[in-house]
Amino acid sequence: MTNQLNVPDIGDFEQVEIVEVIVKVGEKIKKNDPVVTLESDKSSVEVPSEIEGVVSNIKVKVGDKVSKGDLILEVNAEQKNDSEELQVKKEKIPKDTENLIIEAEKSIEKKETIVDTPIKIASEKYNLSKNGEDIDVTETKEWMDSLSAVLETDGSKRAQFLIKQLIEHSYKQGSDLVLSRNTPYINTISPDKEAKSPGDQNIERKIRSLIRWNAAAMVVRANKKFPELGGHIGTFASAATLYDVGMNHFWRAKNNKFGGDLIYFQGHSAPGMYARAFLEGRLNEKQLDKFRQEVKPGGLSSYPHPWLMPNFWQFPTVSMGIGPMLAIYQARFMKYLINRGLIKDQNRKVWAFIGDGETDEPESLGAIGLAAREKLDNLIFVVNCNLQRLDGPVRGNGKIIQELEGIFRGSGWNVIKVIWGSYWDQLLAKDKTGHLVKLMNETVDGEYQAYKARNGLYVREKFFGKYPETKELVSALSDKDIWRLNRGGHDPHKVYAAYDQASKNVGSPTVIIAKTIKGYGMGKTGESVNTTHQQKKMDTDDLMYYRDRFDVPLTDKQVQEIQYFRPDENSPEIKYLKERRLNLGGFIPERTTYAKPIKAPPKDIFDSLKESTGKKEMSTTMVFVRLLTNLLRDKNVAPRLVPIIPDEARTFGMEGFFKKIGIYAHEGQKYEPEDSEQLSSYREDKKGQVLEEGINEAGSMSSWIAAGTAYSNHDIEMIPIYLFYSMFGFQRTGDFNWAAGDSQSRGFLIGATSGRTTLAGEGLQHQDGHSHMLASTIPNCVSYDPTFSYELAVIFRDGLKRMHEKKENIFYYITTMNENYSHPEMPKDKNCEEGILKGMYKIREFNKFKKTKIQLIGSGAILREIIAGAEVLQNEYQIDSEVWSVTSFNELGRDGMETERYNLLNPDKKQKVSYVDKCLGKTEGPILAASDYMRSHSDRIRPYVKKSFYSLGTDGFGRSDTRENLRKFFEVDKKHIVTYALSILSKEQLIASKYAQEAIKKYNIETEKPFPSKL
Ligand SMILES: Cc1ncc(C[n+]2csc(CCOP(=O)(O)OP(=O)(O)O)c2C)c(N)n1
Ligand SMILES: [Mg+2]
Repeated sequence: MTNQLNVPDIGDFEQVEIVEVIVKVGEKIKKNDPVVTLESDKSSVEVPSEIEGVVSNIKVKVGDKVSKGDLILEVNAEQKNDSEELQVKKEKIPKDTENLIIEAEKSIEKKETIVDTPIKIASEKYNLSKNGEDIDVTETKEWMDSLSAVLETDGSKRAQFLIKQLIEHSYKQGSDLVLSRNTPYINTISPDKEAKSPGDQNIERKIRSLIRWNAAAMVVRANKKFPELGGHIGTFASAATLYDVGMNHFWRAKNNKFGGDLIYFQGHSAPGMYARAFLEGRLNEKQLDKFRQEVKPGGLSSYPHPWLMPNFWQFPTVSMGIGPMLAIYQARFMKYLINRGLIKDQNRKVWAFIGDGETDEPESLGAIGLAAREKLDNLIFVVNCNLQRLDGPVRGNGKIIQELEGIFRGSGWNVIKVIWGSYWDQLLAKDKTGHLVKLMNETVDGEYQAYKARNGLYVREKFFGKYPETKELVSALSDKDIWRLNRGGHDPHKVYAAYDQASKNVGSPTVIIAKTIKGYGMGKTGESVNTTHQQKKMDTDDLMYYRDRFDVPLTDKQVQEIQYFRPDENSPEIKYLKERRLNLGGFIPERTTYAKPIKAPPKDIFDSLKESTGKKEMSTTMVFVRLLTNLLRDKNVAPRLVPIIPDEARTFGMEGFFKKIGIYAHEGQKYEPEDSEQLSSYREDKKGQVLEEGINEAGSMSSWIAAGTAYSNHDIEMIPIYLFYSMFGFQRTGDFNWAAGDSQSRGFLIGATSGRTTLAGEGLQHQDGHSHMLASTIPNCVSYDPTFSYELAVIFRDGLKRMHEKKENIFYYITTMNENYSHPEMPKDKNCEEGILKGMYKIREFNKFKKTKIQLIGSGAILREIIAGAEVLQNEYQIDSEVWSVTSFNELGRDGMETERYNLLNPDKKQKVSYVDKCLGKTEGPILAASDYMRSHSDRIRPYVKKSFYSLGTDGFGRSDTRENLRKFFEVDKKHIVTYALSILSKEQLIASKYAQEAIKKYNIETEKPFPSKL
């Protein structure tokens, strides 16, 4: 039987060109195998087969234009055994469906439904209820008693159900919704529900004390030696228990059986991690003494920086806000890898430690909605609420814990508040009148901070003294007892219980909001005072106090010398500490990678991109999409590609990927998309490959980093490719890009629709003339601005090879444009490929007149203007030229800089020649450079060419207009290039000045126009 395959619904397009016929006559094809590639003027998409069998006839060829319904090919279908098919169908139909339904219906009890009969709400009787006062205690008690009865007999779920019903009922009847963002200012987990730690509390306290001591000693010693080094003691002092409980009981390290939990440590708490590693025997005293002294190898970095300590730190966090966001996307990416079947589900967790002040950063909270939406129960935030940031209180007049609770609860997180330590349990149990909780609710953070900067008597008077009931509650306690009433974040029991519950929570992310004291234990100069954060020195008295407070076994003399303390290797403390970590699989933090490289695809996969496109015009963005389509056919590479798009797939012509490889959606697709019949249908899938991030560049960048570091965090090499409007790349997400470099992310950033004059109509905010300059600031970012498809193919393939096969810790920034033009065949010159990669190669030579010559060099969009200008110079002015395609001013600049440095430092040795000098040094005539970027971009190479050098660029704000007008405005069009060239040649006294004057007239060049950056 012969079946026909027609062109499916391709959306709004008619007469679309066939650019590739993928199958041959005689080939066996299966459903969904791609058969041809169609390309409109914006996007290219493969047509998958809807039929199976052997291709008998192909009705189309490359270059044909087709529309919906046109015949593509015919297939001889393999005959299926009819009875087999029938059997399959039969099996699908349950035998006694009818009976089953009848029986099921019978078994359903007739339920009584509650009907909301409208009622008339009474007008407010007293305004007393507005102040939260009780106007009818008896009535309140009746309601409370009813609820108590439900709690006692049916449990909390039923009670919650009833409360929800009541709220909804009240709302439907016209009353306002009860505002319930917050729970009272007490711990979420009641004492009877606390999981008990199996640890030896005594020994854990001792270990913790030693870590505290060594962390502080490390900072104080460094600053005694070199006061300029700085450092922080107060942050870790407040968080020591939060970290220790995790280290002793929860965080499982990576080893050959388990992928490891991933912990984002708060940047300023780094000294605590070094101090623990010291006790663990992973760092020695000499290394601790190198805290913040990293110029010589072996120093310890100020904060977590994988670039500086690549075997230790995993995640850069110190730029506040990026840690929390990166952690969310890390957890999401972990689920992505699991759902796509690329890693096993081992119930691994991502923990992120965040300062309460850090939550001011929009990035800290900006993505928490995503975490809840994606049900990231592998994610746990711990917000260390020491109530202070750098200058003073975080929310002096309010309560940061309550504020955060409301925000996280509202977003759908599981919230665990750890406010009060165990010493409070009894007091709270005795608080029958509720006055203690009322007091806790009323007191603001400024007061809470002040209490801990004073003493027990002050707390008795100012806090408990507020109500007779609370004063009475502590009447039997001494001031010392009152002072001992601890905060939840310093109580290992409470912290353990919270971590235990968080680890077991299913279906939502968890935030643990822990109350602590900044500078805990630092005494008068550093505890809970506004200046704690900057404290990097402690005088001898403070150190003595610190030692006594935590029972560190050091003599006075040892304290004066600020000695470190590490107990004997066989001491119970060291044994315990090591055993705990052994049980949890190894040490944390530790950065390793066992990922296998990905073999770069064979060259022929890109060969079609090295051919001329003939008359066909296309943009480099389209070329890139075609390149990706080809890559998806490579077995090694395809599953590892992670296309990341912030709601711009259609802008870049990538919508074809939706159906082909699917959009990742953890719940699959619960609806039939409106365009389900179309070739580019919006297909969401649990195994989907595309990360469609929505309008969220910071999130996209976070995903890109998670994927780009999967080789270390998940031992699997992934190839993230993030496409964005080039203006919304480095400029928008610069700090994440910097963190990507620090993290040693590998992958591609594609700045699409780039250039200040190439993206014509979008105006000032969209037109990028500086992203390459920003890219150049990141040392391990390799950037290119190619013009032609073969350049892009060569660069991309080399990137794949360098990063993913050879595992170089670099990442690529490549700009692509949306200007359509035809692309020439790759020059046959054997040095062309090397030149493309090094940054420049000669693309054309005009040599007819052999009188006067100029070197014209340009990149990206403006190279074509230069070539056109060279033609005019030749044809109309008899001026020869050599035209160079500069694929990367940045790479040329780096090479020049390095060469110059070597030569200056080695005056006695044979001087090296920079690549740019190799290319241009022996050429004839001055140099004119131009790009669609600011002049200083091409000026990067100016110091390394020993000839007269002039540059044109797009300095100034962008604006909307036609491409032609924009290039004229910024003076980078063909006419300006010709005019400037003539003027340069006259300035160099190679031709008479009249030619330039003539050109100025002929082309109506506005010589009096202000410099474009002033307009
Ligand atoms: C983006 C950014 N802005 C500013 C800083 C400077 N800075 C370092 S720590 C800090 C205060 C931190 O307070 P908090 O988050 O409450 O942490 P704590 O030390 O109290 O635990 C500030 C402003 C920074 N590291 N990153
Ligand atoms: Mg803080």
